[in-house]
Amino acid sequence: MKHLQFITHANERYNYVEGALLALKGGCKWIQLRMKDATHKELEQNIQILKPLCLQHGATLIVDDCVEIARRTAINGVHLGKNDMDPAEARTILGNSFIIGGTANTFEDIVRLHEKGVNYIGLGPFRFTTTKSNLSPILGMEGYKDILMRCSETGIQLPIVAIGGITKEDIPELMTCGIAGIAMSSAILSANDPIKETKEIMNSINLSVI
Ligand code: TZP
Ligand code: MG
Repeated sequence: MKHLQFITHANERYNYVEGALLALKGGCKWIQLRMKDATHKELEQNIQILKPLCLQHGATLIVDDCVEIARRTAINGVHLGKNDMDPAEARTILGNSFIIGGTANTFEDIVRLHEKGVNYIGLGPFRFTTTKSNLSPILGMEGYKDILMRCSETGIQLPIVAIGGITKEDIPELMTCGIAGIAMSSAILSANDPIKETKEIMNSINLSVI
């Protein structure tokens, strides 16, 4: 399990690939290419650039939403939200060598995704963020503590990654909730020095891993 997942986002300073490259240079080992309004062609063009860059940096590359693109471009996997393909169907298409992640907002979502054979879960949102539209209810620290406790009581051992408006300062306490890692976008992209920020985030996560 890689502890920091960088979620791509374009802003006034960086395009999707530039942002991802900064995270890679800061030592991030997991990139999720998320381009909500892009065509499949644009998505694939960016994958063709990012795939060798991720390989050079020893990083995993997954794409948001698009099972068929993950398969065709032979990247590491796909992240599926609630409106995307059923993860069990994605598994029959991709097989076991691809990583399939799923979005959860509640404990019940986690149980369902566990049954459908995902490899990891993105659980959120931690707090409000403008990076994603149609946000589900905010979980906050208490939400994570409660849900992670229920996972442990039920014997669900899937890696759970926290997502949504997370800043570097949140990491130590979040990591005590039992999560496996953190997914971040704006905290890195809006930092003065995104490479330095990524390094500091990675250090903070590694210091918090028990
Ligand atoms: N899913 C839930 S919140 C979110 C996604 C993709 C956005 C994460 O980005 P940020 O900028 O770290 O809130
Ligand atoms: Mg989706």
